[in-house]
Amino acid sequence: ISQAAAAARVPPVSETETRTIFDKIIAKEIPSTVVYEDDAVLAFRDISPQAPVHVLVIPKSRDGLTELGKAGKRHEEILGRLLHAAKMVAEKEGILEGFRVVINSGPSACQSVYHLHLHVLGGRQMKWPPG
Ligand code: D5M
Repeated sequence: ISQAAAAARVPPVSETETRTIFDKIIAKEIPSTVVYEDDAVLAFRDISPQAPVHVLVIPKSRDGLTELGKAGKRHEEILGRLLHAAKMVAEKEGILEGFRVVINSGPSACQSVYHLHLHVLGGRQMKWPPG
């Protein structure tokens, strides 16, 4: 392949530096159990489930969305698609009767992976307030 083509395959430095475990899941470099997928969104089972159903919904392209607190106007569409995907997951998992969607944004919310993700939780009675 040409040099230009080879260069085009290398992601920008900033993206490489901030690569998270979810980028590896998107690239299928590490395994995950996919529950729902479309062109923009991937949903897979959480490795440490906090409920009988615990699925993470992520944008395939992070595009600066490390956390919800960093969202801008340009992210409006993907944010809507993520919420809709959460509903699709709930439907597929048979928990439409009652489920919870959680986004941890930032250190005080105990966010651990800095690639925006929605937690879809269900299959048991949820409590309020959350911890
Ligand atoms: O949630 C980050 C979530 O990501 C946490 O619930 C564990 C989950 N996680 C971490 N690594 C994996 C892999 N490899 N597969 C599936 N799930 C994973 P936060 O909101 O950032 O605290």
